[in-house]
Amino acid sequence: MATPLEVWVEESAKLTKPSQIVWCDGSAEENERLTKRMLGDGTYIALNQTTYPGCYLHRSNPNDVARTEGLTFICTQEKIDAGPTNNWMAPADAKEKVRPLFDGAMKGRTMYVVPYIMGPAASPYSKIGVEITDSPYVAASMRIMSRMGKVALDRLGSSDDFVPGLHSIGDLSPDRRFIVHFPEEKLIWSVGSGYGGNALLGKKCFALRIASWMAREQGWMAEHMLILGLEDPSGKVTYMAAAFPSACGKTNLAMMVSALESEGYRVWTVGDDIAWMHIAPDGSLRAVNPEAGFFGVAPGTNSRTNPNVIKAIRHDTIFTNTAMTESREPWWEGMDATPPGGLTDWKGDSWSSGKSPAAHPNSRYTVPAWQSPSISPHWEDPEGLPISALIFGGRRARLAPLVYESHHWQHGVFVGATMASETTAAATGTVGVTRRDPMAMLPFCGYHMGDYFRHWLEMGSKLKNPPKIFHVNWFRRGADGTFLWPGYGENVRVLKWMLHRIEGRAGASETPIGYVPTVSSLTLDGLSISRDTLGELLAVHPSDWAEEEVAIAQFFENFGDRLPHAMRDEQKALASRLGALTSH
Ligand code: GTP
Ligand code: SPV
Ligand code: MN
Repeated sequence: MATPLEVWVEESAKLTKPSQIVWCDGSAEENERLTKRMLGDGTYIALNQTTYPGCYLHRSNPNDVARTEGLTFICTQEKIDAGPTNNWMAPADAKEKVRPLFDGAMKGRTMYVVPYIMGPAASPYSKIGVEITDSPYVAASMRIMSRMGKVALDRLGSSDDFVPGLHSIGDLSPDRRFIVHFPEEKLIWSVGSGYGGNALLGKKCFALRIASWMAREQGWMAEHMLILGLEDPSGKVTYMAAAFPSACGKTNLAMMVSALESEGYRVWTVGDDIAWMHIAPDGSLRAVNPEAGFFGVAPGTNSRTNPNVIKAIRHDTIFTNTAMTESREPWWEGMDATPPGGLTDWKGDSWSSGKSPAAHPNSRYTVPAWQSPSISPHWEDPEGLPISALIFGGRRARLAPLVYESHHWQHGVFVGATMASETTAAATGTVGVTRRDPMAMLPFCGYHMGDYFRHWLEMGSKLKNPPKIFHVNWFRRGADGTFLWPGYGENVRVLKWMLHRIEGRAGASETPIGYVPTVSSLTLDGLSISRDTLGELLAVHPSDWAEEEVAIAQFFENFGDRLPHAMRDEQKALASRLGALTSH
């Protein structure tokens, strides 16, 4: 008898009419075949195989360079279940609209069946997905980003317990591009894009949108969070998870080379984008990284900002939409101070300075996680790692201090629910506009965000020692517009303060928004930063926060009666703390 997977593959083939079907096994030989094929048809451009062995450049269609949030839908029976922050279509309408775009879409193309595991192969928390795609680039990327091939098929057996994702690049026309999710039946359809989160369906579509729905049903959490371990001088490692919106510093924080390494503080990478977190029998919160690779932002990466990435991407890495030097090495803005001569830009044209950037601002590298020198020896622990701190953050040119600590779990949930950040090139649309992005999940929560806040509150009440919740802002700017904080490896100073707060041995001043470090509680040795700058970085201006509180109250209106009372209570408590201050 045919297995549920075989049945679905056959149905999909009937619809999309490929010329052949290839079941991916994830082997090195298969990867060689895919590579050869892509070099032959121009999907891959060979980089310098002496200095970058096994590395290739892929140029996506210039109209297809980032996630398209406006074309991304959550299709629930009831509109209200998708909530006010998601685009919605009724499941039947969505299928009627999108099915014709799949009809014959793979004519003359190969259909790849890509089975994969999200999570360590041996973890009870891992889940299986199968992506059907007509893009060899997607198949090759999924091999890096997940445990792909035989390992997944072996685990699946003849079970129907997998999330199917049907993907075709279609004709790449934005008019015929849809990324639709059916959380009630755990199904994903994506057509018309070959890029990143739109096309690698294990990542944002499954591991966040569908998984967040499963997580609420099953009592766990699927979050847009990095996971890192901070080692202290005694060798003890404390794990933290952090949610920053797209292109706001997750990969860089997770992979940093600590500025306090000589003091004995170093950072181990567990994950850089997604965390699946469960309550362990002992009441602790345990996180696994469902992914197996990093799909990281290239621009800004150099041997000072992120030496671990620079080492990791010297072999067996796919580069997407970066520029290329005369010697066929990848290049991007922020790699060297001055661009070398003879650059080819991300579209394949010869580049001259003054024009637009040589690398696309959302150009990326796709690299196996184990290639990073910072990878934690525990990154594949099946039971996950115990989380002691959750961190929210974003790009706020003004307002938010470098770091503050919430009063307790419920207040921390409020801090996450109301976070905001300036938009980036990771999604199409205007860059630099401040928008609310609760828990960095605005584009990724597969259900009503009011219910999502409630789920967070409930998880807190089930945890024995809920992690402390912090908020950080590496992006505060001075009057001259420049960043006040050096960021990157220096961010370990903030992590160290958090660790000492967890251990009850760092000082803080209480402000209306939470606890902010005293200057003396921060380790600043070896950092040249003026007292004034530090003052600005840590400042909490009550009048600015009073404006923010009004904006938060308005934002909460969107969620109607699905907003938990606790969130209103926290907003009012903030108002009264601010009022007590400003009326003095
Ligand atoms: P996604 O992969 O889109 O989810 O992004 P991400 O959150 O992992 O962001 P990433 O670490 O790739 O950083 C995005 C951009 O922010 C890059 O250009 C970085 O160089 C820059 N960046 C990261 N950390 C810092 C920091 O501490 N300070 C400053 N000024 N820039 C940073
Ligand atoms: C993000 O935008 O948060 C990313 C890149 O990590 S993508 O995979 O395209 O979603
Ligand atoms: Mn991301």
